[in-house]
Amino acid sequence: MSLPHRAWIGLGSNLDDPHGHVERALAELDALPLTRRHRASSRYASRPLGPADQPDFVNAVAELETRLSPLALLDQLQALEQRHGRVRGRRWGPRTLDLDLLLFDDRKMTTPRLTLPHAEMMKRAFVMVPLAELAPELRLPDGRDAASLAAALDDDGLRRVLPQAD
Ligand code: HH2
Repeated sequence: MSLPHRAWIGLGSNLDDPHGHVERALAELDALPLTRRHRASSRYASRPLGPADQPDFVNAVAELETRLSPLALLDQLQALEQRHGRVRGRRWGPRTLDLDLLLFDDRKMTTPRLTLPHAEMMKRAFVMVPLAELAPELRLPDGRDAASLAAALDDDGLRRVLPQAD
């Protein structure tokens, strides 16, 4: 099966066994329709961006190949979040599973449901460091590569917690 598009997904969890949620979600991404998970980064522990009265996050980035459109892939990611018991609570509050569609080929779009590239990704070490681990030379739309963007960010206590699994 030839899968024409390449998508990058940010995974995050800080509730109810975050490692378990991230590991299961990585397997489930590989089982999405018309989609294959190509690679996953190491897992990282990171401090919450928002309110500090919540546990640290486990974060990772995965690379997918897909035949889905960006919005069809977003539907699948949101359904997967729901299956992990995700309840949308306060902004930047704790969550069982967050799946962010970061990049889809070199597509740019701004719609109420989806902005590509993800609007905040370049500021977030917990996204850029795992992305740069997988694809240091990947060019972001501003022309810089993932490795330089990651190196320029304050790592804010980000630490690798497991060796790269695949
Ligand atoms: N995710 C969000 C907020 N803080 N902190 C860390 N360390 N890791 C995360 O994955 C993380 C975080 C959620 O951000 P966003 O998806 O922009 O927010 P929301 O889903 O509430 O709109």
